[in-house]
Amino acid sequence: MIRPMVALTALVAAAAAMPAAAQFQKPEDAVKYRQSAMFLLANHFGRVGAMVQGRVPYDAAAASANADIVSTISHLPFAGFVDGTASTEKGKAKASIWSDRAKFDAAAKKMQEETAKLAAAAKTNSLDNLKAAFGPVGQTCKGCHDDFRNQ
Ligand code: ASC
Repeated sequence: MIRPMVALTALVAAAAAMPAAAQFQKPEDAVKYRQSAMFLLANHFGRVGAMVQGRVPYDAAAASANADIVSTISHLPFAGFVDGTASTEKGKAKASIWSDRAKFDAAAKKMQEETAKLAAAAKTNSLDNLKAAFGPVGQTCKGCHDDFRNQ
């Protein structure tokens, strides 16, 4: 399992480094891209959450595999926040993402740091460590949604 994950991480890093303009044919594709990345992020974070909250039995290998995916995918959504894709619709990206970009970027970085800590905690095979690292990730999700997603 180690080799494919290293290869996937390298691939994702390369994809994330590509210029957004080259990556998306049209603005709607960028929106679909970031929503798809966040859908996967929520799904895999949710699988870890189910163990943390005792809804499914703790399985250290599954927790680690999912936390690794969360950490890897945490780098993807941000290339999709291209100019001209703000909205005033509930649940959609607010204009403040672009007018307060430094704060948005810092929030993204914080989320990526916390997901890396979650992946590291999962590798200790300790449910207590996993639990301790889970909350801070959720806080970074929520913080960014509170600030940058239309309520
Ligand atoms: C999730 C999810 C979020 C965050 C947030 C944490 O699983 O989809 O947006 O966690 O609810 O507070």
